[in-house]
Amino acid sequence: MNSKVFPENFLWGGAVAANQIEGAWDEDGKLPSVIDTVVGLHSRKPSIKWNQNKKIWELNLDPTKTYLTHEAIDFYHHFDEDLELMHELGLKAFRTSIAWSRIYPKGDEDKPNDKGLEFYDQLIDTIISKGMEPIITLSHYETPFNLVAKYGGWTNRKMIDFFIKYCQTVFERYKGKVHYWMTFNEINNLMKYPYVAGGILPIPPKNLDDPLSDISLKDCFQASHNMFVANARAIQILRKIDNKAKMGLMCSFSQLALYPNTPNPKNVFGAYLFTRKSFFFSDVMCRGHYPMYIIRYWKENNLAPEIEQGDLELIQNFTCDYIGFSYYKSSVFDVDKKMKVDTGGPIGIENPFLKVKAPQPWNWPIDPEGLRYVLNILTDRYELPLFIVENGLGMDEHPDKKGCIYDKERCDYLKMHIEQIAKAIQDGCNVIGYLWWGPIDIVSAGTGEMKKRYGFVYVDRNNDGSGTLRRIKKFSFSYYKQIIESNGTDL
Ligand code: BGP
Repeated sequence: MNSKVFPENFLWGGAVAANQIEGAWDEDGKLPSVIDTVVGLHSRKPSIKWNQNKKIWELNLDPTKTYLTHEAIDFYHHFDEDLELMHELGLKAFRTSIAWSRIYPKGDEDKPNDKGLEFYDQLIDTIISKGMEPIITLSHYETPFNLVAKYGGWTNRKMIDFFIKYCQTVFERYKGKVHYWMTFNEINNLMKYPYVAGGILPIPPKNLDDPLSDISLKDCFQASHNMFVANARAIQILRKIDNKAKMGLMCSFSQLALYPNTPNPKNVFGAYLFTRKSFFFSDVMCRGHYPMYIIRYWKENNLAPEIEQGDLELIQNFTCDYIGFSYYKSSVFDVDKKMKVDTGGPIGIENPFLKVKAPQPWNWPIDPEGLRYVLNILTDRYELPLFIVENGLGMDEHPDKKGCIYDKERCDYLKMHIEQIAKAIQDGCNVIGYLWWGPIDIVSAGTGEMKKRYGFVYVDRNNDGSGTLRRIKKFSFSYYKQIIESNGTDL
């Protein structure tokens, strides 16, 4: 491949989230976040109960369930050796999140938890000392549980101040060290996962058995509005504290690789309308105003959120510097079939034109050209730098008799996606980096299992929680290293 396609400073890297890797869920003062109360995002029922006297939700863990994120791969105590492996892999960037509830365990206290800050001091310094750029997500499905249990989460405007207090603490602390921030991971998953992505809980609840069924679309629009204001205010204070640092939005944009099943205009326009469910978020955070299509929708369905004076100016004045997004798969829209969504994006009709078989049982279609398509759509719409902060292949893998893991499919997946990124750059897209999701095996966000492995490094931990936590390099380790060393030319 032409050696000049990828810019010299292209950020080749890997991405994880605190809750999926760290473990130590209740150590050193950390209190639970929303994700600690579920076994994966797909699970309908969080392990919580309503306390009628105190009028608050409480944690109610189920002893028959295995909450793998609570220990995860124990990165909290292994980060030095794990980051050494990432260094050996040649990563130029490492994305993780700060677990908000390590810094402000309850979310509404005045003083941060020193132990939590000390952990991230060490972590961020280690990332930098090993030659990697830290890329930090402020909230990766990690709203402190107390804020949700006591205030109802993001439907409550008070959340904006709690979030900004946390942002201010970490922006000041990591000024000059972190150059790339993102506010909310996959904010456009809010409608699908209102509890985990939007930190929403009804207070008081109507339905004790299934409290999430009480969450209305209006709640979701209110939460998203409050998050937009929080995003704008975070950008405002970041510019004051560290004006060299950049703030990105983060969306799941597998949602944009949505193809009409037939030329039937109902399928073509229907697919387009479906993508607006995601464009809604990036339109507001990149263009700085609510698009007409949503204002009309609110009006016709009585769904308009409460907007306070000054909110719209903030949203207008403080837009994101770059677009961070995840891309895993594409899907096909047919007007006669209900679309579903999971952590990887929409699920529609099967696409007969995709030739590479998707790993089972998750069945996420493999469509590298979909990534080029998404990069082009985003460039045409926003003309902003694009950062692929998640892309990867999850498989059920085990070491063979010799202890080796030969993951040729992962190498093929990488090759095909990087070829398409190169084409998109040649198309004129300003792609600033590519982060592989889960460069070391971690807990799956969707299903909460270890079995779905994305890593170049295997971790010996199983779905039932057993395992030695030993790390083993997979075959793909040297392949990604070679890609990075050659700046994307040696595929
Ligand atoms: C995204 C999340 C990640 C991640 C990834 C893969 O939605 O931002 O947290 O885990 O999807 O999903 P899964 O873990 O369900 O395979």
